[in-house]
Amino acid sequence: MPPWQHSKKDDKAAMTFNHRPGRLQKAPEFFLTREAMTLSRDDRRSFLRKAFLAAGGAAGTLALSKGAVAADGDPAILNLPAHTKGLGQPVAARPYGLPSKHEENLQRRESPGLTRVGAASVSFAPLQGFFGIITPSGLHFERHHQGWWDIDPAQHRFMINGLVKNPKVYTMDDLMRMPSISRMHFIECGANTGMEWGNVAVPTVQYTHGMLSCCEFTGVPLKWLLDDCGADFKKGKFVLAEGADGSSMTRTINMANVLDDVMVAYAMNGEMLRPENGYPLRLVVPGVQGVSWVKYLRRIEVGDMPYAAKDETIHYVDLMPDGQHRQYTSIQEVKSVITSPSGGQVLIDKGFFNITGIAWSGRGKIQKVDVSVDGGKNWKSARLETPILDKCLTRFNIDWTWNGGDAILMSRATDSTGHVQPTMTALRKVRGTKSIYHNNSIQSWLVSANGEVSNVQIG
Ligand SMILES: Nc1nc2c(c(=O)[nH]1)N[C@H]1C(S)=C(S)[C@@H](COP(=O)(O)O)O[C@H]1N2
Ligand SMILES: [Mo]
Repeated sequence: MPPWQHSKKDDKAAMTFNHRPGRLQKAPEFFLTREAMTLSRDDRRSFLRKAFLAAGGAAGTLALSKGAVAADGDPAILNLPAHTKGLGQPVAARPYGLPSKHEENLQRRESPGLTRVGAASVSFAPLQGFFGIITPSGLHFERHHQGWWDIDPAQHRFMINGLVKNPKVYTMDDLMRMPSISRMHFIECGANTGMEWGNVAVPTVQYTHGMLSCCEFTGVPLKWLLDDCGADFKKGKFVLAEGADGSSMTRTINMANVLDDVMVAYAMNGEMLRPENGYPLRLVVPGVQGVSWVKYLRRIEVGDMPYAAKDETIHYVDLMPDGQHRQYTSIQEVKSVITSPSGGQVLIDKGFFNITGIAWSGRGKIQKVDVSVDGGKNWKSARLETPILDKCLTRFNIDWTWNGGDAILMSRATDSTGHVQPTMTALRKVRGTKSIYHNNSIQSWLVSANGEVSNVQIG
């Protein structure tokens, strides 16, 4: 029996709706333009309602559910559509495939007003529309400090120097002829959820958590390349990674990470990296904040001290409550978020909903995700879907019957090292409210009696 028919006899909400799972209206930014984002709350609501109706959303859904029970039959079944009667498109009509035109609202998006120019900005991945754990390459979030480039791989060079016996320059061809490994890992910008330190700032999961993606990467372990150059692993405790774009992106990486799992990657999700994500070469530093995953990678230097580069002294430091800055906090700690139901969505029916989300930890595997629907009073363990991998997203699901009243949905992840995702209050006690980076606190979504889901902070 499917889970939505499991509801207890006395669960009126579930019974009312004939054991069909509840319907859900998609989040408003699917219809939002820059203009709409600047409207007042009430104006925005009526704008959204109009946009939603114009897109056939509500009307379409209602027609479908009524049609399904109408006595004279469902026209969607009875009237044969063109695709049943005609000839479809030929093979390779689109030599590189594209998503369905019906899915065109699922896009990475900029947060209007967050940055002044698009070349030094971020686009957020639409987490609310993803399934499983892999981010489609075209929807991977982007963060560029100085714009992106589509670099000619034949002209790209990768150099290793510093504390090595034989400094070397590799071409892409050299690297791609070596033995390779493939690994699935998440990448999260250290600033993900950074707008929420002081108060609720953005409405949807795309903006609260969308500087996060997870892909399969293929490349060469950096350790093999350092061996190839005769690196001095006694004195060499750090490496400096340098990108070829104008941002002078340089980051210090601990040798311990290099010996563990750092990769020099040229492929993502089975094809060459996308230009936005560092084509033709990027560093993959599993578990570590996105900024260290240097794109357009052109150089690794082996050194005996941290380099204190500009992006490690002025940026990517954590302002603590005592006014001091904490430096080199690179690990992305255990974190999770419910992606549906989530902010901006509207629950249309009472009854069964599948609560789904993702969890991850820069320290290892996800061990458990607990979900609360009453603002953290009671918790139940969610089902973790396989595979459950190191420093990789893990998908969770849990059944829920919405009784039509207020509910606060939260998820709390625990990783394989025993670290537990903190509440916002607990994290603020240690970190204060003035940070940008490394906010891994528990996210709360309020489901109001009218079905609207909104971003709230409750302890
Ligand atoms: N060369 C270079 N590497 C870079 C950056 C950059 O601007 N230039 N941005 C960094 C930051 S801050 C992040 S979060 C990640 C983003 O990777 P993505 O654009 O593939 O999502 O790349 C990092 N590597
Ligand atoms: Mo970042």
